[in-house]
Amino acid sequence: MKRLAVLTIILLLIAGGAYAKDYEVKKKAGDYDVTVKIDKNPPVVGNNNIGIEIKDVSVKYVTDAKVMVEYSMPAMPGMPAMNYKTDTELKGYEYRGKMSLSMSGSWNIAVKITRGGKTATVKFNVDAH
Ligand SMILES: [Cu+2]
Repeated sequence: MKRLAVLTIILLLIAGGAYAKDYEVKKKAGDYDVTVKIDKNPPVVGNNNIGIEIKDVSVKYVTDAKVMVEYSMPAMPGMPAMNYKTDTELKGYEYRGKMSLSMSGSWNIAVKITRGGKTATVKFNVDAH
């Protein structure tokens, strides 16, 4: 019985690890529910793939938006402010792009969703390692 409990815990840990792999942020932006996933958790110095899913008020996936990702680090001693942006490409229901984070530390990320002449923005912070 005890052995079974231990085995169950190990299996749960493995399953949990597999599902909690991506770095994930869920936020509202205007009328949209936005889920942002980064394939490195924590995000790393170097290339990180970012995926964005957007649902509208009727809980349908939005596939006709233009989605841009801006990522920046404010100036710090010995380093000027760094600002980058990248386009995304729609694959299925997910807008995909690549962020190249050039140094470790805190990055500001802004996902800009433009549709019908309006732009909604999701902002969050990641700590790159
Ligand atoms: Cu820096």
